[in-house]
Amino acid sequence: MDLRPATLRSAWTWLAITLAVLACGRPRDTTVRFQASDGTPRYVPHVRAVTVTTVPLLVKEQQGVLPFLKEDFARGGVLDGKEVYAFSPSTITVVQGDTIHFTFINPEDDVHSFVLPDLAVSLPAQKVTTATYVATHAGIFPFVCAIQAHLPMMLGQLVVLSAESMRGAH
Ligand SMILES: [Cu+2]
Repeated sequence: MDLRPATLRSAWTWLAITLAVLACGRPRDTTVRFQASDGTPRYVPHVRAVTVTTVPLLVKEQQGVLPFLKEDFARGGVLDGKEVYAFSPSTITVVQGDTIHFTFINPEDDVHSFVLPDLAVSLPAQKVTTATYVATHAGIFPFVCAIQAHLPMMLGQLVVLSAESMRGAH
């Protein structure tokens, strides 16, 4: 080990600078992250777990239970070429900056999908699928199943509240 005075002096100088930076930096950092300039606490983004299940409402398999569906699904009927499914829940509310951990459950023997403007997830039949999404922009964003036979009925909306509107809230 080198114990010459010059080496010891530079080691002490380095230590003093490091301690000074740590002492000054930490409190300022905390203030910026959790408080606005007027003292109102800023919203701290959450990680939210959301389970979405695809649910059959009026589908061909039900024709034996609901006889009117035979006419509805027939050529020229009100559901010609269509089946009615829903996302449950169909409205999801989060805050700008939140991370959503999606779990999609598709119990049917039909394929579905979950499509936002910037996310597309295929939902295979009788499978559980997961996806992660960061809600970077505030607004109301529609999501749909892109299977033509399920449009336009199979849809919902992701409501992303602005972080500014959630100041001081949880
Ligand atoms: Cu679908």
